[in-house]
Amino acid sequence: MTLTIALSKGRIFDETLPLLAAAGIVPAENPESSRKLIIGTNREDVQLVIVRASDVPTYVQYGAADLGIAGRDVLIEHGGAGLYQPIDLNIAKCRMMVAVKKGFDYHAAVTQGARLKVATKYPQIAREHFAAKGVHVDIIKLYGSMELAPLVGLADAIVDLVSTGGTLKANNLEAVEHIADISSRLVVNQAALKLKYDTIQPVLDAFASAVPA
Ligand code: PRT
Ligand code: MG
Repeated sequence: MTLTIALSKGRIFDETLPLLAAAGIVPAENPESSRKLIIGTNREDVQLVIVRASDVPTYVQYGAADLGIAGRDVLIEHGGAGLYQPIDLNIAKCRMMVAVKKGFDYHAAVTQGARLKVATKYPQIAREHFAAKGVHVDIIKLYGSMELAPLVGLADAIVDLVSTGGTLKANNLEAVEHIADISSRLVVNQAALKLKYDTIQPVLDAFASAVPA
């Protein structure tokens, strides 16, 4: 039985290579330079499918991939239906933050009960965060470059991922609230785990013991 693993290019792929190696899996090609979306490995029974980061849970949910690696941000937005999430891989770490244009008095706006315009790629996370605080918000869904929204008056605040803080700084924004620490998790299709247990369990064990500190 073939084992299919869904991965995204970029930061998650780079940090996943050592974990795959620990499970004895070496990709036959580099997805950054190859245009192929299905990539073989040194193991005849293991293949990788290369998808958008936010599509990983969907491929695994429907069983088009048996395993996948996705950020907690993506998993919260997806909702996690049909997914078993056994291992926090401690990779692609960052923080989900609220940020505003420098000089915007966020705490005053929030305590005055003003209605806040919030631009984000993560409407679910943003909605939950502000609901828990009792802050009224209008969520504006964007697909990228959230940092631009407060600069051009589209929003008062953004909810976005921050790692070095360089992007906020370069755009005259500042983080004003921490929402969650984010890392990537291994996700498994629940039915596949039963049907392909003998193939999947050793991969889970290898990943678990190779998780970076
Ligand atoms: O890029 P694409 O639109 O295809 O998809 P994606 O952005 O969802 O994928 P990718 O590969 O960029 O991110 C995959 C996963 O990496 C995310 O789901 C997160 O779990 C995780 N991750 C870790 C990050 C970051 N760090 C990160 N810094 N994802 C995005 N960023 C972005 C952030 O949105 C902001 O624009 O980087 C910018 C901030 O970085 P700093 O270093 O300037 O603070
Ligand atoms: Mg990106």
